[in-house]
Amino acid sequence: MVTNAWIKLAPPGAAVNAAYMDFHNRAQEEKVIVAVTADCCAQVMMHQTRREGDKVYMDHRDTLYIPAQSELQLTPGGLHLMLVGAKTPLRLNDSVNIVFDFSDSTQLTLRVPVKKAADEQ
Ligand SMILES: [Cu+2]
Repeated sequence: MVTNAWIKLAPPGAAVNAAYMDFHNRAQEEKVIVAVTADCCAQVMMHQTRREGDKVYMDHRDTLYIPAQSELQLTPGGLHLMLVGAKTPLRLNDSVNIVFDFSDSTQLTLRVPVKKAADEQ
């Protein structure tokens, strides 16, 4: 189950968009996301933002773990999805289908809106 899914509207001319959401895992087993794709974009990457002094880095992740009976939050400044190579620039109120592949071969498709901020309706 996923809540609070949104894609941050990028400044004009920006080539990438970031997506955030909360995963809730009610199962007894951990869930592992092994691949992510989106219909808007050539590629989706899993990133972890890391700050070192005044520098900000994004570390690539091959997988995302959602612990059993727990949750995983993708938030600005933390874990996020990076949507790269948009076929057309994403605009406010666009919706993107994001597909998650899990290690148990299940798949989840989410329709995610483009917003300026997380709390915008
Ligand atoms: Cu990133």
